[in-house]
Amino acid sequence: MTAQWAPESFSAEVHPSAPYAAARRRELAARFAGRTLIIPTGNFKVRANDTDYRFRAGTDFYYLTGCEEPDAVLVITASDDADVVETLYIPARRDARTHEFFTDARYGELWVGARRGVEESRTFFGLDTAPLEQLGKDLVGRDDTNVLTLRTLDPAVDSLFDPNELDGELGRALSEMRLVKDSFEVEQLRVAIAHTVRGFEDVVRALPEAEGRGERVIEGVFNLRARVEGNDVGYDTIAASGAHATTLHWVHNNGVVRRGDLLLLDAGVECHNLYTADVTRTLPIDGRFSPVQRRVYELVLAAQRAGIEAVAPGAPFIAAHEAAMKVLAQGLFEWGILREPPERALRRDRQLHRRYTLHGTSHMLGLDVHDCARARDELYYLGELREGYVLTVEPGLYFQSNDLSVPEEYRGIGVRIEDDVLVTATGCEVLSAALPRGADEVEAWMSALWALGPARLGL
Ligand SMILES: [Mn+2]
Repeated sequence: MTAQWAPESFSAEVHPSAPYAAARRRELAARFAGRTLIIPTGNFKVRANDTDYRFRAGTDFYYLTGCEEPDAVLVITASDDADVVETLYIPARRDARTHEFFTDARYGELWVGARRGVEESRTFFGLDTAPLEQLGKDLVGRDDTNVLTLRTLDPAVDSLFDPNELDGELGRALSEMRLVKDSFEVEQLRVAIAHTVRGFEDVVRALPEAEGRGERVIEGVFNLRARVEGNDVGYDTIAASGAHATTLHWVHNNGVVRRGDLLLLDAGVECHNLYTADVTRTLPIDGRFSPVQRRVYELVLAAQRAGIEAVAPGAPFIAAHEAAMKVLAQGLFEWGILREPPERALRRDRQLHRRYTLHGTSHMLGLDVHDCARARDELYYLGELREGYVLTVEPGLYFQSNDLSVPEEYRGIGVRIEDDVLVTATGCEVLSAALPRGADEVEAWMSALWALGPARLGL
């Protein structure tokens, strides 16, 4: 069985992120001089029986390697004298010269296709490699107190060393390093956003088709673009028509799509290098905002513009949220929905506007849609923005169908507008500016897309 197979060619290709990943590993090593750092990517997750979910690399591991191989482990030994040893432990190939080629449905290449393995990975990732089986042996004798493990990703790796009280520092440092995007990362985010813009255009062109067939058409059309242009969606697509828009994480997407309603579409393509966009538009399904829809839309847009204006290097992270909430609270007060003026309603001990605004305005964006989640508060939520940060600005207003505190005409309307913003040296750049935001611009954009005829998906 394992004989008489033609030799395979060896690719000399190098991963486009290799030089950036090398610089990141050096920075991480410099932060942990004298330590051994163990960073696993994680394992397959079982869906049922012998069927797994599609594997997606662990974010921190991927950030440091560019490698998408399941079970792989990066070990960095940062000696005190600045001498750094880095090894990528990677599963060996199960090609036709091995029995697993035929017998192992999870790793055998007959089943899952060719992989790079130990040799080719060395070139592709620009990193020393070793077979995964060697990991335990190579680490024997290391002093527990000097070994930090990125935990909860891989139980086998977690069991190699007793927990170290400093383990948490490793994940924190990686989240904090990832706050500032390097030029490769910004470029990848631009790619993910460009694909996302096309996905939104696809959805608009497919809206007539979705009417009568439901939100799944919208999800399916967007996700097709995500799979064709990128790796996948970066998170489950929220295709919320009508009152579903007031449910923040509406991912059932099993509702009907009706003329006269709004569609809230919160969706992002994850590009091939795993950076994701995170964009929301709220669109009139028949192409025209009704007067009350437009009133709500324009208040949210004014809040978003105020939020984006507050994004600049040195500005507090929370400034965009505070600016947006001030606009929303003022508008709600003028409409008689908030009974007290913004200065009082927004007080920390009141926060009455939150019944309608529901969530924070910004989060970091990158390899994860909610990126850098383990950064310390003083560097993130309570910190200041710095050049190279990428964050969302996404205020919303949500009037539940059964909310008797709002006039009836508002009930069942949910509007969110979300863009992805890069902090520059002097201010900020809206990376998703190609997608129209003004109510008139949205209507004109939809009608221009419909003039092109039914979606052919441009494939
Ligand atoms: Mn978001």
